[in-house]
Amino acid sequence: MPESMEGRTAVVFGVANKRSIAWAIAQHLQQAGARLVITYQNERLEQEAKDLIAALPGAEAFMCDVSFDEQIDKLFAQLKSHYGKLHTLVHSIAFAPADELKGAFLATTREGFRIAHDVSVYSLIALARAAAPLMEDGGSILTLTYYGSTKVVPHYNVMGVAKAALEASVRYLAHDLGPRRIRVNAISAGPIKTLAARGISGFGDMLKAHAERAPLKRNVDVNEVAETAVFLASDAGAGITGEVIYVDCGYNIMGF
Ligand code: NAD
Ligand code: 0WE
Repeated sequence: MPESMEGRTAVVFGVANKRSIAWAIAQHLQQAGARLVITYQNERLEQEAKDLIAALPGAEAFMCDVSFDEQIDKLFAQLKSHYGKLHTLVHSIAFAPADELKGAFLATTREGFRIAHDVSVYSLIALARAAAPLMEDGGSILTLTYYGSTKVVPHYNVMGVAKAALEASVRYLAHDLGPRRIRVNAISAGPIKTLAARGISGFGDMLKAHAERAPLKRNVDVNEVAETAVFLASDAGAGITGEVIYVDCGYNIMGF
């Protein structure tokens, strides 16, 4: 379906570098014919984002830290004036303070809990509300989640609780936005070596165990996640909303 996103505009949040899941999704959406808008978190990531989008003809980059309402409002005012309409929004953002992803979940701090939920969950609600008025022809909103929402993955801790809230938010948003023909779905990706995974101690061992136990006997490739994103964004996914789709080589189906 090379032309499945022809004539559509997509905005992608969460590009930090070339390994980002958001970057793979942006490239695949563009290859499918979409016009792309990339956002990056702050000045520190500005140059990287601008270097990357040079590889996406016609794409533009805007800064947006999703923990500030004013930055979200400003971004969507710019999107409205530059593009008018929007068809796809990809939310590929998560953050918890580093200390929360080590040691016991029992040690979760009030501030760590707040930040994890603000950046990783509330931002989807805020972005969906801001994007909906621009999705006049209907649309598709996607977010990225992880199996630690449902089962205990040691050290994923408060992020697991945040991902559970994110998946529930997908269902509530799907209910609210369905009458406007806006679909909301999550992709639950298997572990992938990105910036967000680097520095997580034992991540290498985790990748190895995952590949051994998954029915497909390997780890997922970021391009497979991106292909599923294009499917959900395109008319091929027109009947799917409020869903969590696992792209994890089957790991999640195993009991033993
Ligand atoms: P990544 O580090 O490349 O992406 C995370 C992004 O979040 C970065 O671009 C960062 O700038 C952005 N971000 C953090 N705080 C922000 C803020 N306040 N405002 C705006 N942007 C902010 O790592 P990734 O692995 O590509 O992660 C993307 C998504 O995929 C996350 O939701 C993550 O939970 C999810 N995920 C990752 C894996 C994995 O193993 N890598 C597996 C399943 C799901
Ligand atoms: O969602 C994630 C990671 C998200 C993440 C990563 C970081 C690292 C840097 C959120 N916040 C931060 N904060 C930082 O300071 N994943 C699905 C990848 C991941 O992270 C883990 C995992 C897996 C898998 C942490 C512990 C155990 C497993």
